[in-house]
Amino acid sequence: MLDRYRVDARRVRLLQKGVVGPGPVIYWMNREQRYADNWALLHAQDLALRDMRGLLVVFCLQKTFLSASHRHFCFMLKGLQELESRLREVNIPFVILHGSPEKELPRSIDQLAAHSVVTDFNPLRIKRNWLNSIMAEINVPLYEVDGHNIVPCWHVSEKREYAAYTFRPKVTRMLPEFLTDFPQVEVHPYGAGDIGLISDWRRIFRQFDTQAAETGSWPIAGELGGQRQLEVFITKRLSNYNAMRNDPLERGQSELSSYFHFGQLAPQRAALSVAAAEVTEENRAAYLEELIVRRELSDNYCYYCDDYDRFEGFPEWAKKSLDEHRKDSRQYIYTEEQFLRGLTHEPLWNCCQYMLVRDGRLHGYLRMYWAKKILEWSESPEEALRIAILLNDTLAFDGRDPNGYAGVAWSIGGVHDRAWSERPVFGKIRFMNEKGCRRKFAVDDLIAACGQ
Ligand code: FO1
Repeated sequence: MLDRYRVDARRVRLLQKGVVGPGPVIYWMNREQRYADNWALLHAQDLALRDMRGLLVVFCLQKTFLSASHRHFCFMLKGLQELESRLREVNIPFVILHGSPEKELPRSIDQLAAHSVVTDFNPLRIKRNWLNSIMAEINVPLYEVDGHNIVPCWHVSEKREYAAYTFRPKVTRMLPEFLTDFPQVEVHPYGAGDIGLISDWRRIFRQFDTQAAETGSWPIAGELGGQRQLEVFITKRLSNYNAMRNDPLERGQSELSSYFHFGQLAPQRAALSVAAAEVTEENRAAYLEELIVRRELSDNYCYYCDDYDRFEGFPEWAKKSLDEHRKDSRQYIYTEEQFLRGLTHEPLWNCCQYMLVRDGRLHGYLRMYWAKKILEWSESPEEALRIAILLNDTLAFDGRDPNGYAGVAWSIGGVHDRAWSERPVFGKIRFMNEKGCRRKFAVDDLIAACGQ
């Protein structure tokens, strides 16, 4: 039985009313792939406890997903395998459905005579489309829970925010209400019935050729890996975060974004731990600005702008300015293949590309320079945007994420930025070049260290 809901009602939206079925509650997991600190899982358990039902977690495994490659599936699947064991300990079965959620989910809901369905919030088009198709097929209540943003995306603002300075006061004002600690998942007292589906992990891993090219510099997948990385960051890097974060030669960044992307670590857990850490206010504030204001602004952008990965999504001033510079002569124009292989004339850019390929990660400062050069060396802003998104999505562990789309759109299309003085090709988009990088860090040392 349940005394009271553990999840703030403002985090939950009833997307579709319906008639509850006699079977278990299904949590359709997509973005928040974790056991601990997961508001969507907690809400699903609240519903199941209230009505004395079993609880089942379902994940729809796709063969292809937004240019993801083996490295991403490997990272994700290892996390899911770990998750399955943790859920089993609390009597919550975990089931992998092979195929698209539009087909697989309604079938399972039907077969299990599900009570209701809960899913986690994801602002990307792919999830909105899945939800629309599923809603047309099912007849049970469907809930959506924002388990990613500390202040729920739809609550913090009702519109697309112009920039960090318009978003910051809104999110900051609401933080004290939402930055609360998480309750624990309870051992679930009711069985989910005979679901008859047990995951054959060996077969699943084999499908994705996940042993292909694993390297030592890749992050260690899973919730425990994420928690460990958070500890490393807090104990070893946070006290120098503000001074070191813009120097790619220092490993000053948190390196948590892959865990956030796959939901193996809750941003809210990171915020709570950093808020409690014994570091100077300057370092704490610098990291929380990135973690909360910038990250949650990316969700705001993708949620309220359907064109988050297209030229049309850029602000008016940027589109006008880029249009005016379409015909500017470009000294270098590279193809997708040349970019992919790091074959430009600029050693620093090639080094960035090499690190992205090798590590699946690129330092935040370099990521901006990397994307801006793609704008400078492509035949049009549309082509630059396409190539930057493709490379980021195919190579970066944290690609295919609102944060990635907003980052590329900031670099190439002035999203969340302002107009700067006009230049060829860039128009009024903020310019960056290798010379600027040299003012910030020892470029030649980085090129030598990258050992290309
Ligand atoms: N979500 C799913 O529900 N099913 C998948 O098969 C799946 C694969 C996948 C591969 C790479 C990747 O980066 C993400 C993937 N996701 C998948 C979704 C992901 O967890 C996020 O929800 C979105 O990318 C939004 O950030």
